[in-house]
Amino acid sequence: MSGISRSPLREEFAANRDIVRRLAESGYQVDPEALELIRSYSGRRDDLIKRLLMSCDSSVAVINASRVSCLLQVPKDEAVPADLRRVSQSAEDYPPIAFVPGFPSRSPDVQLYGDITGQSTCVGEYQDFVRYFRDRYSKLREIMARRLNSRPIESLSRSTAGREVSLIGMVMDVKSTNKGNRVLELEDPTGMVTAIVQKDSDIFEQSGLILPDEVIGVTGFSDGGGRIFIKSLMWPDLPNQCQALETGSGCALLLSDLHVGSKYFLEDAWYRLVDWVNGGSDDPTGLSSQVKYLVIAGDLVDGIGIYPGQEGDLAIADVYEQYRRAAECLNAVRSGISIIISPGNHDMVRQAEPQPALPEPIQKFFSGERLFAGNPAWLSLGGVSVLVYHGRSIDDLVMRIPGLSYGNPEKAMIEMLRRRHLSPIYGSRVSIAPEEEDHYVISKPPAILHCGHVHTVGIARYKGVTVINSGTWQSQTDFQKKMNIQPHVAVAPIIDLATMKVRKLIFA
Ligand code: D5M
Ligand code: FE
Ligand code: ZN
Repeated sequence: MSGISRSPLREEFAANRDIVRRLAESGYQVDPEALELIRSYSGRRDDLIKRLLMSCDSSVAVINASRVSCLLQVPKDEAVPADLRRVSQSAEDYPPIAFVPGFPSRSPDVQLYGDITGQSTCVGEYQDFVRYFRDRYSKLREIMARRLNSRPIESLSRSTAGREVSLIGMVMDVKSTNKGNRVLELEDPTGMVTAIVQKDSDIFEQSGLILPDEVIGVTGFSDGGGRIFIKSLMWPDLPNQCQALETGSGCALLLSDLHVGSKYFLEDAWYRLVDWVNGGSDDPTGLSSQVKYLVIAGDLVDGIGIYPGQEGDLAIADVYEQYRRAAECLNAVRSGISIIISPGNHDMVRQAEPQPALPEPIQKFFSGERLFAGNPAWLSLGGVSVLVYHGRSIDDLVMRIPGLSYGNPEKAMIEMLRRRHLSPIYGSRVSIAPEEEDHYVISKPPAILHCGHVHTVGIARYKGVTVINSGTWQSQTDFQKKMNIQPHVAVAPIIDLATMKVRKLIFA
């Protein structure tokens, strides 16, 4: 008789569960490799876990293998090793998305820190979506965990009844009840909970800003039965003073939505801008000679087949010809200006975002210092970080958030910063490919956020970030007339990178 013997597999399972539970109680997840290291540790596991917890600060969401192995190598009483500290600050490390060293940029002054070009991995399978949302959650959680002492949803139990608890969850659903209360379904990797904002509560109006799929923090009373009554809400937001102390030199023209090839492309106005920047016209501002960069945030051409009936709006029906003409428009700009081109929904790249840079056969039309980036793209212009995003999500934000309108696109862009996400609502107008990482999380605040798409100009400063929407070089189309969209045409926002002062140059 062998008596009762425990299978090694079951012991392993029980040990894993114990480790996961202990770390979860302190608010940390653990990745499988780290779990394996902890379980196979030959010393006292309890001590290791204690030291591990001491090495984590609130910025850590997931304990990874490098954190564990560092502890296995250092004497027990040594403080957190310096390189580990960097690991624990990963959300603030630059760049936030795939690093693309040595991307072909002819100007050493312009750097592309990250975009999707050549990095796309997703095939759209179920697991891709799971991974994408997990990444979105963990990046945004990491941003908030410093300010909110939250617990995993699975730790809510009967014993929490009547107690105040804080959670960080992704909004799976938000709706109003017949009684007028607002009900959220919040999810984290450990479970789901129903969170209620009562209609007479102080935060009811604020809760009207909650978007599906975004990640928020909530504090409230648990009823011990899987529901919590919210008394305060938190968005990831920017730190109060995140003014990047980055300064550069020279000026950047921030443009978008030329729509070359459209009957409505304002070619004359465009060449007035070119003439100005080339020093060929009066310049009371004295800025033309200081322009070092020209950034285009998408919709360089009108494209073909982008919307029903577009043929009637085209002056050039061949998309290659449209790009040839666009290249002429840009090749006319004097030398000494680096031109950065990022695509939009009218450009010849995949419609699903993030979008890669324009294809090489198109790139060949352009001469001089050019950088073809994806959408979105993290750039550095002589040391000033710029997040360029075409801005299709503004359509979704304007539709969903009370108080937003196409006339003030900068307000929608500020909502992106508050949510630390370029496109918080999933699956509406913007189709986001479920890449390995969520490229839309604003892990590190840029000095400048530059968008286009809505064809209106908006400029604002929010907690140190300069927010600019760059309008259009296309006059009002029939479609826009029907939709009552009033474009702001031929206005070129220009920013002085030494002072961050923005001006609008008008070429209409
Ligand atoms: O978008 C230019 C502007 O027109 C922008 O404000 C969105 C709006 N737009 C474009 N297509 C549509 C549809 N189908 N419905 C509503 N509003 C729309 P652009 O992408 O530059 O053409
Ligand atoms: Fe456009
Ligand atoms: Zn667009």
